[in-house]
Amino acid sequence: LWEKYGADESDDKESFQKSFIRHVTTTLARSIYNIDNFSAYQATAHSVRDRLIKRWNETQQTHTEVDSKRVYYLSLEFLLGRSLDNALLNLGLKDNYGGGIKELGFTMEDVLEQEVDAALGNGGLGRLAACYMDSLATMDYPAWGYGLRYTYGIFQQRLKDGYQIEFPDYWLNFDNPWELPRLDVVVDVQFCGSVNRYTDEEGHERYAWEGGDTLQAIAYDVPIPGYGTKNCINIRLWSSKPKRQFDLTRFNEGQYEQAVYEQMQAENITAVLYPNDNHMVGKELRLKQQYFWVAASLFDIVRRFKKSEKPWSNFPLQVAIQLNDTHPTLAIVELQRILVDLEGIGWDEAWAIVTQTFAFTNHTILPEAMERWPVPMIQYLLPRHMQIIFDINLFFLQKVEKAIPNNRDLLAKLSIIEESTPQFVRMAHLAIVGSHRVNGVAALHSELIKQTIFKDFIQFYGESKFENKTNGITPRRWLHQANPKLSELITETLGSKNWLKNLDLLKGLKSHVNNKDFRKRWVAAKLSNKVRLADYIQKATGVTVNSNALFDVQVKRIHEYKRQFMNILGVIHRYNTLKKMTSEERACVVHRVVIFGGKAAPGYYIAKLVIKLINSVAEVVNNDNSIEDSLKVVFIPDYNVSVAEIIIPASDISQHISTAGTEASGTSNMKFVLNGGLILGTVDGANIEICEEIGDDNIFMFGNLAHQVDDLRHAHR
Ligand code: 26V
Repeated sequence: LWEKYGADESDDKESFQKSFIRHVTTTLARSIYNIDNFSAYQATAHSVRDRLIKRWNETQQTHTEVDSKRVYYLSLEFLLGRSLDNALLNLGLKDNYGGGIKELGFTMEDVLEQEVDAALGNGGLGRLAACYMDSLATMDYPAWGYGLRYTYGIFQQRLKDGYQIEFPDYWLNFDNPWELPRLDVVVDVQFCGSVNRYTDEEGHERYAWEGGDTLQAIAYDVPIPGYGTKNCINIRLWSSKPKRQFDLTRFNEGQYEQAVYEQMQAENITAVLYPNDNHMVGKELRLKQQYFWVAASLFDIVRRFKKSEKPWSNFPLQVAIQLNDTHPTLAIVELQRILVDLEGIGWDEAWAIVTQTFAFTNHTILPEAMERWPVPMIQYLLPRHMQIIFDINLFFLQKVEKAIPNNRDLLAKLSIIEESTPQFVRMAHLAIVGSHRVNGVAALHSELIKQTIFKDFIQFYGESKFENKTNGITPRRWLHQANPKLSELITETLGSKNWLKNLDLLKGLKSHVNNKDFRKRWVAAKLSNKVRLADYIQKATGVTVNSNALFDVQVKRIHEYKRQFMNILGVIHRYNTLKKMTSEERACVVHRVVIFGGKAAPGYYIAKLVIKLINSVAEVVNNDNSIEDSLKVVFIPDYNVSVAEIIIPASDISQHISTAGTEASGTSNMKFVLNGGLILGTVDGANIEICEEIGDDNIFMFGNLAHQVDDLRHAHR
């Protein structure tokens, strides 16, 4: 039918130009003779969107027909960045579209620049989710992501007098061509109310959760195209809406404010992403976000399963749900509730289904990041869930008691409930008990969780439940897209683009390292990336830097454990040393540009002070003519995915210098290495495995080992 009636969506230049002009005149309702770069972006995006939707539809139809097991990635954060360039490359449209847009009087660079980042995440955890979606699509998995469609993403960072100030990221200000509103996919989500016990027709004791408030979750689908495949998967983001229609009676009675207030309360739930990274804040709204998202997603997953009319025992054969940190842990409780309360399945049978379905990824061992929610808060918002959590805990502790009798201390340590006043629910404990696998995100981290935060669980479960899955990144965005010159050189040298789907093939470059022409082009690619970054620095900070200097980069969220403070102290030392040198001595020193970037959580006082310190040091160093060009310091504001795409390919050395044992993995370390940068790092997270892969000629490791840190901390008190 598409062949006969559908629009022409071929991939050639002329078809693109036709669809471009059609979108300018109809979708944007503008005259083709009077459009700016932004309209050109919108028309291009809509043209790509049409092609994406077609692939997306075909993929979903195929997955429905085949009905194979699906993998669901539940993540409160998806740090996607821009979509247009990525879609053009993954769909293989870049060249034809680039040529087509040029003939229409635009440049692809200008057009790509118009897009605002989708920044629905804080840092590593959210970007990991985005990279995994790209890889799942590329490897042809029938995968889904589930998240929230925040109205405001991570705040925009600006600098005033060297201090960070935050601005709201109202990213949906203009239309978003990368989402498909599914106004027909609506799920009711209940809060508060009460639990009533009753006896069903078969004489079984049952529980009903009744009353309270009901909100609606509306689905917005974000297509994720794989590279070099037709597979195009989906991230379903939920947006909250009030269920009731605008209260006209109240409105007519003059209670306008009250009527609008309810509307606003409901919409509040998905209004804003919490801007903390590695730090838990016990805000009720955050818990509401978590349940709202979990309830809508599980309803959707269960509805899809039920369509195939398979028995419930098949659920774990059809459904794998991966929990991205403890944020979606209530999904465990919600599935148990659906099975027991709504489907009438016995507790034990239901629990077996639940535990075979879920797996849990831990992303940090920092105690301040561990999620704990007050029991009274859960009791109020989710009374039935609180009962179920107590029951899960009771049955779990009974099993522990049976396996390891008379050990009250162990029971207290393993308990899902923390016996303080008030009591708290330990979400990590609930996630472990409700999952069949638990993983850390790098080899060291996966060992450390067994020795520290989850140590007591090993006594009961043994080691086999805990495993390692070292993080990864997508080479499509972080090399092919961000560093086209190097990507082209690699493809030419290896003779094919297969490395983009199988990174092991990069080993083939080894035999070319002494080839003069290869080396020349490698260096030329790096230099052009540095020129691009120097231009950006000039634009963003007003500081002029020399592209021939060594670029020394530390870009990541600002946090004490990441030790930007130590780096800037090092810079001060370097400056003082340069000041003491004669100009002849200075002439022998490699010129260096030290580049910082990263956001501090708005309430994190010390982190914000570190930003101010970096800017104050930059002010002194950059205005001191006596050291000439030998040292420059810049803080690039508003570090985000798009800025990372400019910075990372331009780095000579990047710093990953967390206190050993604190950075679970790190993922930017992998991106820098992939772009031929050297690493200065501590023996922490994925640095260790990267070192094994690239060899210690390409990485400078220093500092204490994780097991020494605790002793040192105590010794120096
Ligand atoms: C996130 C949030 C978000 C806002 C509200 C409170 C809260 C509390 C805890 C967390 C967990 C953050 C954990 C995290 O981001 N870990 C990072 O995960 C990366 C991907 O695995 C890893 O590379 C980083 O080393 C690790 O710090």
